[in-house]
Amino acid sequence: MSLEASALQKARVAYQPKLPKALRQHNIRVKLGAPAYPATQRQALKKAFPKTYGQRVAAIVAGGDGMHRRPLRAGVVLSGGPAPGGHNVIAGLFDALKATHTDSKLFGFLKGPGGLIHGKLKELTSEAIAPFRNTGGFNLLMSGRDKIEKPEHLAACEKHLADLDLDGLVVIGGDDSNTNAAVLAEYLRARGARTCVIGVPKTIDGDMKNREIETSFGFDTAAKTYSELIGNVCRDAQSSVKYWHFIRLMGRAASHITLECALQTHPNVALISEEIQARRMTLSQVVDGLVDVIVKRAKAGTHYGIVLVPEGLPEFVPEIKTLLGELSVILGKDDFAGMKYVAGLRDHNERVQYLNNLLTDHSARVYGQLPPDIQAVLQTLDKHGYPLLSQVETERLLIDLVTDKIRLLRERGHEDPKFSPLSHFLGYEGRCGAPSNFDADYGYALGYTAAHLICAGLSSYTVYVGNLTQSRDKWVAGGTPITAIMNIEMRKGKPTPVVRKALVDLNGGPFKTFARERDAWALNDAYVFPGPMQFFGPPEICDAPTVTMMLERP
Ligand code: FBP
Repeated sequence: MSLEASALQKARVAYQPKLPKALRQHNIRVKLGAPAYPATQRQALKKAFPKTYGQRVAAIVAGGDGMHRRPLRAGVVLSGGPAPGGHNVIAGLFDALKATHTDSKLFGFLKGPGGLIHGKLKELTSEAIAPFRNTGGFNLLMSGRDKIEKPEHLAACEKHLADLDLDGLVVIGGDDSNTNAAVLAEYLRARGARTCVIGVPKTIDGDMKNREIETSFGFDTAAKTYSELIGNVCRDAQSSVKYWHFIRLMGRAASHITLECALQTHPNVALISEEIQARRMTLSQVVDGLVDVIVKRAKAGTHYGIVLVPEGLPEFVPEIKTLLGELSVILGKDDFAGMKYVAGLRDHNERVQYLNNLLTDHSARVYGQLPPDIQAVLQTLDKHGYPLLSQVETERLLIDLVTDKIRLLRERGHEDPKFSPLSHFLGYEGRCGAPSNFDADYGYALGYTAAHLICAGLSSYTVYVGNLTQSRDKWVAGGTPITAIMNIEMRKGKPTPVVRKALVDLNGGPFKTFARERDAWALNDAYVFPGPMQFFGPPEICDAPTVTMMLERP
């Protein structure tokens, strides 16, 4: 018996991802179609990306000569939060490069875009990649959130890519990282550098999608992992019959994960940030809605329940969104000088006082009402200038506010439901699990396709693999020009071109299905127990995509 790896680990490493027929054939080539343009702000984007704007959509089709005269040299970087399937993107990229020419080489930059800026890398050989096939995590290369934006960063990247004489660089990341890829591609093209830059859609949050890109890899595994655990908590709630579980789920901005988990498990309440924003609800109204369900269930003799809370919620409650926007400008200005100044102040009270003086009256009032631990978290921004929402314990905040409201009801002689709350955060435990078969196959196909886009000399493209709700053999592959999926947004107080984030569409199939069912789920126990993700067995159990995808692309 080996203690170095579990039996499942060994079996997973040996799994051969199912490569779509479109990529399996020997004779394939990249065919260019119609030019692709962004939905809005075309002039501004054309100005920002004169060399890479308006490129043509690329599709992988049968009919090439299958022979490439020279070995290819490529680099790869993992960017942002880990997502299951990342190692398979690298494996697919490596295998396709080698299939193109056995002397092709792949280099991995370490710890994210910072590795590219500082020239920290290692060669990825067959032996180096082998133990990482079908494994979760990004630990083969590690990741980071550095941004390639300053002129000195771009120049350093150009130098390291030229030193390695790379044909292509593959950036595996979400919307910000694909934005990085577009900026670097434009810079390299303007400088006449030979390296092409290709992005790959990654993020457990599921918000890097659009007409062509059906989903990001990682979403499927993360949602299935969380849903298993939520199902277990539902069972416990029904067994112990005494706790209200408030479960916060990762997803920095969009509520796709919460919605998907709700569709998989049928909780009593699932808050969807995009709806709260659209209805311009205050925090107090959100809390009223929760209390209403708790009271109704208590009247029916049920003193337990499950509430799903999306991590990004605070940003979608209009009054808090305004506060966060103001804090971002104050803390992010002059390259985070504001944040450094605040951190240097003597104590928490002094920091709050300082910020209150700079905030508008309304935001100062909202900030002042938050518990001190949340106030403290909001004094820090990440490298992209966002507040660190993954560290805001929104589920606890909601529990506190619900408890206060119930106390008020009791004092006024109205309702007096039993309310014993427990809080959970399902976040990091969903980001590095072994990829589901879907993510293992999808990641591998994305990497494989990236190699072909490099081979065709394309730059500033995000890989797409589509028809994902069909059987693997029907999947199609190609590339979408990154500028076509961009728009202009305010970042650190400046209008900046960025890849558009996809929020939950309130008119889309997944939300409409949820909205139709939720009243029944609130009062009756309609829990579903998805159980642990399965790797081996019938395809309907092992290979199924998310409910979201099935409802979006039936
Ligand atoms: P990416 O968009 O980079 O994939 O990261 C997503 C995410 O997992 C969010 O869900 C979460 O808010 C954030 O990363 C946490 O970031 P960090 O790893 O820096 O704590």
